[in-house]
Amino acid sequence: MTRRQDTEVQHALVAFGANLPLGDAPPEATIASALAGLQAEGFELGRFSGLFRTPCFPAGAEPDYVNAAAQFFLPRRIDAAGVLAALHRVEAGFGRERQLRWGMRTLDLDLLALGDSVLPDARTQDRWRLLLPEEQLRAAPDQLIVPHPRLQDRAFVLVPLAVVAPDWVHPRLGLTVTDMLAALPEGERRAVVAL
Ligand code: A4P
Ligand code: MG
Repeated sequence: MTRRQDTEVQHALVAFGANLPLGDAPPEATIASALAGLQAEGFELGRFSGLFRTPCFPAGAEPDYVNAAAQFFLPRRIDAAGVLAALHRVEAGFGRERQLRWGMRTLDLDLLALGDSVLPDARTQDRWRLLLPEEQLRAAPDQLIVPHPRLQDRAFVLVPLAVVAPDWVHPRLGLTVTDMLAALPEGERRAVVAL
């Protein structure tokens, strides 16, 4: 997927999610504006997945979400903390307030991956990735974890990601996005519908 061989450039994979309108703007419009907001932050767009309607997780925490993914090219001088800070600036510009974890939101931007970086280190990424479901709800990381610790579990992340980066290899699992998606139950994959 590398469009450039330039060693000064790295690629970032970003997930977009929204399930609440922002004023008159439906989630679809918020995600389109967030994409433009990241480009204004200097993120050079490689590929955008388009929009998908997805059932909310956990089930019952309505309304449904709109999700998407994008691949960006970034100068290497921007480190992972700098990327996350830019995501948070754009989230804040779209009315995101952090109240309830996994709660409803006008906009959620997650850094799925930054090239093949593992942050802060392999042991910590493994620990967050392998957290039991009941622990996941209780514990939120207070540091940046890359790859995003839940990406391999979620059809609402992997279906859009498979559009933009099917061959990206998870640096701890050794699996491509296509592999990780194929490992999910078919019903979960089919529930993610292109808009
Ligand atoms: N953090 C650590 N690593 C990362 C990373 N790689 N990217 C920190 C982004 N943030 C990262 O995140 C919680 C803490 O994790 C922050 O301090 C951040 O610095 P948050 O965005 O404040 O909270 P959150 O979004 O509620 O948590 P998280 O873990 O991002 O939740 P998820 O996994 O994104 O779940 N259902 C559907 N259908 N579609 C969705 O998009 N999203 C969620 C949120 C729940 N259900 C959903 C969807
Ligand atoms: Mg988030």
